[in-house]
Amino acid sequence: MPSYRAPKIAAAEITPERFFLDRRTFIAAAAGSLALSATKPSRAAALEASKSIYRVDEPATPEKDATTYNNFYEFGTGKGDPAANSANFKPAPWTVKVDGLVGKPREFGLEELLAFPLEERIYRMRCVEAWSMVIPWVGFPLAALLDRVEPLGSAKYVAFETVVRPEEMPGQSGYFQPLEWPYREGLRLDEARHPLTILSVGLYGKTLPNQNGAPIRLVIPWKYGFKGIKSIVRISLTETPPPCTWNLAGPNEYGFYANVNPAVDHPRWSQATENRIGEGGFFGANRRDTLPFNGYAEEVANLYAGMDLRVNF
Ligand SMILES: Nc1nc2c(c(=O)[nH]1)N[C@H]1C(S)=C(S)[C@@H](COP(=O)(O)O)O[C@H]1N2
Ligand SMILES: [Mo]
Repeated sequence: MPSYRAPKIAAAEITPERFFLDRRTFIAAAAGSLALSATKPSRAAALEASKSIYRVDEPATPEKDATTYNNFYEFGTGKGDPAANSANFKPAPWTVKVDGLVGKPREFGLEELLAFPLEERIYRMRCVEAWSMVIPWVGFPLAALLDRVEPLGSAKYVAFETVVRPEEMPGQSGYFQPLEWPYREGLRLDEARHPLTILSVGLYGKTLPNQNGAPIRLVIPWKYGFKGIKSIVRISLTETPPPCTWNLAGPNEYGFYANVNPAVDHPRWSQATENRIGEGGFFGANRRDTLPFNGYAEEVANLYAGMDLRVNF
Protein backbone atom coordinates (compact mmCIF):
# COMPACT_ATOMS: atom_id res chain seq x y z
CA MET A 1 0.00 0.00 0.00
CA PRO A 2 1.13 3.53 -0.69
CA SER A 3 2.14 5.16 2.55
CA TYR A 4 4.31 7.99 3.70
CA ARG A 5 5.11 9.99 6.79
CA ALA A 6 3.06 13.15 7.09
CA PRO A 7 5.24 16.23 7.41
CA LYS A 8 5.99 17.17 10.98
CA ILE A 9 3.80 20.11 11.88
CA ALA A 10 5.25 22.36 14.58
CA ALA A 11 2.92 22.73 17.55
CA ALA A 12 2.94 26.48 16.97
CA GLU A 13 1.47 25.94 13.50
CA ILE A 14 -1.52 24.04 14.85
CA THR A 15 -3.68 27.07 15.37
CA PRO A 16 -7.02 27.07 17.15
CA GLU A 17 -8.59 28.28 13.89
CA ARG A 18 -7.57 25.38 11.71
CA PHE A 19 -4.63 23.12 11.11
CA PHE A 20 -3.28 22.61 7.65
CA LEU A 21 -2.32 19.56 5.66
CA ASP A 22 -0.44 19.85 2.42
CA ARG A 23 -2.76 18.78 -0.34
CA ARG A 24 0.16 17.77 -2.57
CA THR A 25 1.25 15.22 0.02
CA PHE A 26 -2.13 13.54 -0.17
CA ILE A 27 -2.01 13.51 -3.94
CA ALA A 28 1.38 11.82 -3.73
CA ALA A 29 -0.14 9.24 -1.41
CA ALA A 30 -2.99 8.67 -3.84
CA ALA A 31 -0.54 8.10 -6.67
CA GLY A 32 1.33 5.95 -4.20
CA SER A 33 4.26 3.77 -5.03
CA LEU A 34 3.63 4.36 -8.74
CA ALA A 35 4.76 7.97 -8.43
CA LEU A 36 7.38 7.34 -5.78
CA SER A 37 9.15 4.25 -7.06
CA ALA A 38 12.28 4.69 -9.14
CA THR A 39 11.41 1.99 -11.64
CA LYS A 40 8.32 2.14 -13.79
CA PRO A 41 5.79 -0.50 -12.66
CA SER A 42 4.29 -2.82 -15.21
CA ARG A 43 0.83 -2.15 -16.58
CA ALA A 44 -0.34 -5.32 -14.85
CA ALA A 45 0.96 -4.09 -11.50
CA ALA A 46 -0.79 -0.76 -11.99
CA LEU A 47 -4.03 -2.58 -12.82
CA GLU A 48 -3.64 -4.79 -9.77
CA ALA A 49 -3.15 -1.72 -7.57
CA SER A 50 -6.30 -0.11 -8.97
CA LYS A 51 -8.26 -3.25 -8.06
CA SER A 52 -7.08 -3.06 -4.45
CA ILE A 53 -9.73 -3.65 -1.78
CA TYR A 54 -8.63 -0.30 -0.40
CA ARG A 55 -9.75 1.54 -3.53
CA VAL A 56 -13.22 0.57 -4.71
CA ASP A 57 -13.61 0.75 -8.46
CA GLU A 58 -16.68 3.04 -8.51
CA PRO A 59 -16.88 6.79 -9.10
CA ALA A 60 -16.42 8.90 -5.96
CA THR A 61 -19.48 10.76 -4.71
CA PRO A 62 -19.24 14.47 -5.58
CA GLU A 63 -17.34 16.17 -2.75
CA LYS A 64 -20.16 18.69 -2.42
CA ASP A 65 -22.64 15.91 -1.55
CA ALA A 66 -20.26 14.17 0.87
CA THR A 67 -19.75 17.44 2.77
CA THR A 68 -23.32 18.80 2.78
CA TYR A 69 -25.46 15.65 3.21
CA ASN A 70 -24.39 14.40 6.63
CA ASN A 71 -25.47 12.75 9.85
CA PHE A 72 -23.91 14.39 12.90
CA TYR A 73 -26.66 14.91 15.46
CA GLU A 74 -24.43 17.03 17.69
CA PHE A 75 -25.05 19.74 15.07
CA GLY A 76 -28.72 18.96 14.42
CA THR A 77 -30.77 16.13 12.96
CA GLY A 78 -31.23 17.53 9.42
CA LYS A 79 -28.88 16.38 6.66
CA GLY A 80 -27.82 19.99 6.01
CA ASP A 81 -27.43 20.89 9.70
CA PRO A 82 -23.85 19.65 10.24
CA ALA A 83 -22.48 21.76 7.36
CA ALA A 84 -24.64 24.76 8.34
CA ASN A 85 -24.02 24.66 12.12
CA SER A 86 -20.42 23.51 12.59
CA ALA A 87 -18.44 26.63 11.60
CA ASN A 88 -17.68 27.51 15.25
CA PHE A 89 -16.47 24.03 16.16
CA LYS A 90 -12.73 23.98 17.02
CA PRO A 91 -11.01 20.76 15.85
CA ALA A 92 -7.63 21.98 17.14
CA PRO A 93 -5.99 21.74 19.55
CA TRP A 94 -7.18 18.16 20.13
CA THR A 95 -6.22 15.12 22.16
CA VAL A 96 -7.44 11.54 22.05
CA LYS A 97 -7.15 9.68 25.35
CA VAL A 98 -6.51 5.94 25.00
CA ASP A 99 -7.05 3.96 28.18
CA GLY A 100 -8.63 0.85 29.71
CA LEU A 101 -7.08 -2.60 29.28
CA VAL A 102 -3.78 -1.47 27.77
CA GLY A 103 -0.21 -1.73 28.95
CA LYS A 104 0.59 1.86 28.02
CA PRO A 105 -2.40 4.19 28.47
CA ARG A 106 -1.70 7.66 27.10
CA GLU A 107 -2.97 10.69 25.24
CA PHE A 108 -2.25 11.40 21.59
CA GLY A 109 -2.07 15.01 20.43
CA LEU A 110 -3.25 16.00 16.98
CA GLU A 111 0.30 16.39 15.74
CA GLU A 112 1.08 12.79 16.72
CA LEU A 113 -2.12 11.49 15.12
CA LEU A 114 -1.23 13.22 11.85
CA ALA A 115 2.24 11.69 12.00
CA PHE A 116 0.90 8.14 11.51
CA PRO A 117 1.56 6.95 7.92
CA LEU A 118 -1.45 8.32 6.06
CA GLU A 119 -3.05 6.57 3.09
CA GLU A 120 -5.92 7.29 0.76
CA ARG A 121 -8.69 4.68 0.94
CA ILE A 122 -11.62 4.87 -1.47
CA TYR A 123 -14.43 3.14 0.41
CA ARG A 124 -18.05 2.35 -0.35
CA MET A 125 -20.12 3.71 2.56
CA ARG A 126 -23.67 2.62 3.44
CA CYS A 127 -25.96 4.45 5.90
CA VAL A 128 -28.61 2.48 7.80
CA GLU A 129 -31.07 4.92 6.17
CA ALA A 130 -30.51 3.14 2.82
CA TRP A 131 -28.32 5.69 1.06
CA SER A 132 -24.71 5.19 0.08
CA MET A 133 -21.64 7.11 -1.04
CA VAL A 134 -18.13 6.40 -2.30
CA ILE A 135 -15.64 8.48 -0.31
CA PRO A 136 -11.88 8.94 -0.74
CA TRP A 137 -10.79 9.00 2.90
CA VAL A 138 -7.35 9.93 4.19
CA GLY A 139 -6.32 8.07 7.30
CA PHE A 140 -4.41 5.25 8.93
CA PRO A 141 -5.31 1.81 10.28
CA LEU A 142 -6.74 1.88 13.81
CA ALA A 143 -4.51 -1.15 14.49
CA ALA A 144 -1.44 1.12 14.21
CA LEU A 145 -2.71 3.26 17.09
CA LEU A 146 -3.75 0.22 19.16
CA ASP A 147 -0.26 -1.27 18.75
CA ARG A 148 1.25 1.81 20.40
CA VAL A 149 -0.75 1.31 23.62
CA GLU A 150 -0.18 -2.46 23.84
CA PRO A 151 -3.62 -4.01 24.49
CA LEU A 152 -3.67 -6.53 27.35
CA GLY A 153 -4.73 -10.15 26.80
CA SER A 154 -7.97 -9.42 28.67
CA ALA A 155 -9.01 -6.69 26.15
CA LYS A 156 -11.82 -7.95 23.91
CA TYR A 157 -13.59 -4.75 22.78
CA VAL A 158 -12.80 -1.16 21.88
CA ALA A 159 -15.06 1.71 23.00
CA PHE A 160 -15.10 5.16 21.40
CA GLU A 161 -16.49 8.52 22.55
CA THR A 162 -17.23 11.77 20.73
CA VAL A 163 -16.45 15.15 22.28
CA VAL A 164 -19.16 16.89 24.34
CA ARG A 165 -19.14 20.65 23.71
CA PRO A 166 -22.62 22.15 23.93
CA GLU A 167 -21.12 25.62 23.45
CA GLU A 168 -19.83 24.63 19.99
CA MET A 169 -22.36 21.94 19.09
CA PRO A 170 -25.89 23.35 18.88
CA GLY A 171 -27.46 19.89 18.77
CA GLN A 172 -26.14 19.27 22.30
CA SER A 173 -27.57 22.47 23.75
CA GLY A 174 -31.09 22.80 22.37
CA TYR A 175 -34.29 21.99 24.24
CA PHE A 176 -34.75 18.82 22.17
CA GLN A 177 -31.93 16.31 22.73
CA PRO A 178 -32.24 13.53 20.15
CA LEU A 179 -29.56 11.30 21.70
CA GLU A 180 -27.64 10.86 24.93
CA TRP A 181 -24.17 12.40 24.88
CA PRO A 182 -21.44 11.58 24.43
CA TYR A 183 -22.13 9.69 21.21
CA ARG A 184 -20.57 6.30 21.85
CA GLU A 185 -19.60 3.37 19.66
CA GLY A 186 -17.78 0.08 19.98
CA LEU A 187 -16.14 -2.74 18.07
CA ARG A 188 -14.87 -6.18 18.90
CA LEU A 189 -11.06 -6.03 19.12
CA ASP A 190 -10.60 -8.19 16.00
CA GLU A 191 -12.91 -5.88 14.02
CA ALA A 192 -10.99 -2.88 15.33
CA ARG A 193 -7.68 -4.45 14.27
CA HIS A 194 -8.91 -5.41 10.78
CA PRO A 195 -6.82 -3.65 8.11
CA LEU A 196 -9.95 -2.11 6.53
CA THR A 197 -10.77 -0.26 9.78
CA ILE A 198 -9.24 3.22 9.74
CA LEU A 199 -9.12 6.42 11.70
CA SER A 200 -9.71 9.17 9.15
CA VAL A 201 -8.26 12.67 9.28
CA GLY A 202 -9.21 13.81 5.78
CA LEU A 203 -11.25 13.29 2.64
CA TYR A 204 -10.80 14.22 -1.03
CA GLY A 205 -7.15 14.97 -0.23
CA LYS A 206 -8.09 17.64 2.30
CA THR A 207 -8.35 18.04 6.04
CA LEU A 208 -11.56 16.54 7.42
CA PRO A 209 -14.33 19.17 7.45
CA ASN A 210 -16.09 19.70 10.80
CA GLN A 211 -19.33 18.19 9.48
CA ASN A 212 -17.52 14.94 8.58
CA GLY A 213 -16.04 14.48 12.06
CA ALA A 214 -12.95 16.68 12.37
CA PRO A 215 -10.28 16.23 13.38
CA ILE A 216 -10.46 12.42 13.61
CA ARG A 217 -13.23 9.86 13.10
CA LEU A 218 -13.69 6.14 12.63
CA VAL A 219 -14.41 4.50 9.24
CA ILE A 220 -15.49 0.83 8.97
CA PRO A 221 -16.64 0.24 5.38
CA TRP A 222 -18.51 -3.06 5.93
CA LYS A 223 -20.75 -1.65 8.67
CA TYR A 224 -23.65 0.79 8.65
CA GLY A 225 -22.52 4.43 8.82
CA PHE A 226 -23.58 5.02 12.43
CA LYS A 227 -20.66 2.88 13.63
CA GLY A 228 -18.31 5.51 12.13
CA ILE A 229 -18.15 7.74 15.20
CA LYS A 230 -16.96 11.32 14.63
CA SER A 231 -14.73 13.79 16.50
CA ILE A 232 -13.28 11.12 18.80
CA VAL A 233 -11.77 12.14 22.16
CA ARG A 234 -11.50 8.79 23.91
CA ILE A 235 -10.74 5.19 22.97
CA SER A 236 -10.96 2.55 25.74
CA LEU A 237 -10.14 -1.13 25.62
CA THR A 238 -12.67 -3.22 27.55
CA GLU A 239 -13.46 -6.80 28.44
CA THR A 240 -17.21 -6.58 27.77
CA PRO A 241 -19.20 -5.09 24.86
CA PRO A 242 -19.31 -1.29 25.32
CA PRO A 243 -22.62 0.63 25.20
CA CYS A 244 -23.35 2.07 21.75
CA THR A 245 -25.52 5.14 21.18
CA TRP A 246 -27.92 3.84 18.52
CA ASN A 247 -28.10 0.40 20.08
CA LEU A 248 -29.14 2.03 23.38
CA ALA A 249 -31.64 4.31 21.62
CA GLY A 250 -33.31 1.47 19.70
CA PRO A 251 -32.04 -2.02 20.57
CA ASN A 252 -34.33 -3.84 18.11
CA GLU A 253 -33.51 -1.43 15.28
CA TYR A 254 -29.74 -0.99 15.67
CA GLY A 255 -27.55 -3.90 16.66
CA PHE A 256 -24.07 -3.88 18.14
CA TYR A 257 -22.57 -5.43 15.00
CA ALA A 258 -24.43 -3.35 12.39
CA ASN A 259 -22.81 -5.24 9.53
CA VAL A 260 -24.35 -4.19 6.21
CA ASN A 261 -26.77 -7.02 5.43
CA PRO A 262 -29.33 -6.80 2.61
CA ALA A 263 -31.05 -9.93 4.00
CA VAL A 264 -31.87 -8.41 7.39
CA ASP A 265 -34.37 -5.56 7.13
CA HIS A 266 -34.62 -2.70 9.55
CA PRO A 267 -37.98 -3.17 11.37
CA ARG A 268 -39.33 -0.11 9.52
CA TRP A 269 -37.75 -0.44 6.08
CA SER A 270 -35.91 -2.78 3.72
CA GLN A 271 -32.12 -2.88 3.61
CA ALA A 272 -32.06 -4.75 0.27
CA THR A 273 -31.36 -1.71 -1.91
CA GLU A 274 -29.79 1.72 -1.59
CA ASN A 275 -29.70 5.10 -3.23
CA ARG A 276 -26.23 6.25 -4.27
CA ILE A 277 -26.10 9.93 -3.27
CA GLY A 278 -25.15 12.22 -6.15
CA GLU A 279 -26.63 10.00 -8.84
CA GLY A 280 -30.07 11.60 -8.46
CA GLY A 281 -33.52 10.11 -8.02
CA PHE A 282 -34.01 8.90 -4.46
CA PHE A 283 -36.84 6.60 -5.43
CA GLY A 284 -36.84 4.15 -8.30
CA ALA A 285 -34.42 4.36 -11.19
CA ASN A 286 -31.10 4.87 -9.41
CA ARG A 287 -31.49 2.38 -6.61
CA ARG A 288 -28.90 -0.37 -6.57
CA ASP A 289 -28.69 -3.65 -4.70
CA THR A 290 -26.99 -3.50 -1.33
CA LEU A 291 -24.13 -6.00 -1.07
CA PRO A 292 -23.48 -8.34 1.90
CA PHE A 293 -20.93 -6.64 4.15
CA ASN A 294 -21.24 -3.69 1.77
CA GLY A 295 -19.12 -5.54 -0.81
CA TYR A 296 -16.33 -6.43 1.62
CA ALA A 297 -17.50 -10.00 2.39
CA GLU A 298 -14.34 -11.60 1.02
CA GLU A 299 -12.27 -9.62 3.51
CA VAL A 300 -14.46 -9.71 6.62
CA ALA A 301 -17.03 -12.55 6.51
CA ASN A 302 -14.55 -14.83 8.33
CA LEU A 303 -14.74 -12.53 11.37
CA TYR A 304 -18.31 -13.78 11.87
CA ALA A 305 -17.91 -17.47 11.05
CA GLY A 306 -20.42 -19.56 12.98
CA MET A 307 -22.49 -16.56 14.08
CA ASP A 308 -26.17 -16.18 13.24
CA LEU A 309 -26.19 -12.75 11.59
CA ARG A 310 -29.96 -12.43 12.04
CA VAL A 311 -29.52 -12.63 15.79
CA ASN A 312 -26.23 -10.70 15.85
CA PHE A 313 -27.43 -7.91 13.53
N1 LIG B 1 -20.62 11.70 16.88
C1 LIG B 1 -21.39 11.27 15.88
N2 LIG B 1 -20.86 10.43 14.97
C2 LIG B 1 -21.63 9.99 13.93
C3 LIG B 1 -22.99 10.39 13.80
C4 LIG B 1 -23.51 11.30 14.78
O1 LIG B 1 -24.67 11.72 14.75
N3 LIG B 1 -22.67 11.71 15.78
N4 LIG B 1 -23.75 9.89 12.75
C5 LIG B 1 -23.32 8.61 12.15
C6 LIG B 1 -24.04 8.26 10.92
S1 LIG B 1 -25.65 7.70 11.11
C7 LIG B 1 -23.46 8.26 9.68
S2 LIG B 1 -24.27 7.67 8.31
C8 LIG B 1 -22.08 8.79 9.50
C9 LIG B 1 -22.10 9.87 8.43
O2 LIG B 1 -20.79 10.30 8.13
P1 LIG B 1 -20.58 11.43 7.01
O3 LIG B 1 -21.48 12.58 7.37
O4 LIG B 1 -19.14 11.78 7.07
O5 LIG B 1 -20.98 10.82 5.68
O6 LIG B 1 -21.55 9.35 10.70
C10 LIG B 1 -21.82 8.60 11.87
N5 LIG B 1 -21.07 9.15 12.99
MO1 LIG C 1 -26.14 6.57 9.12
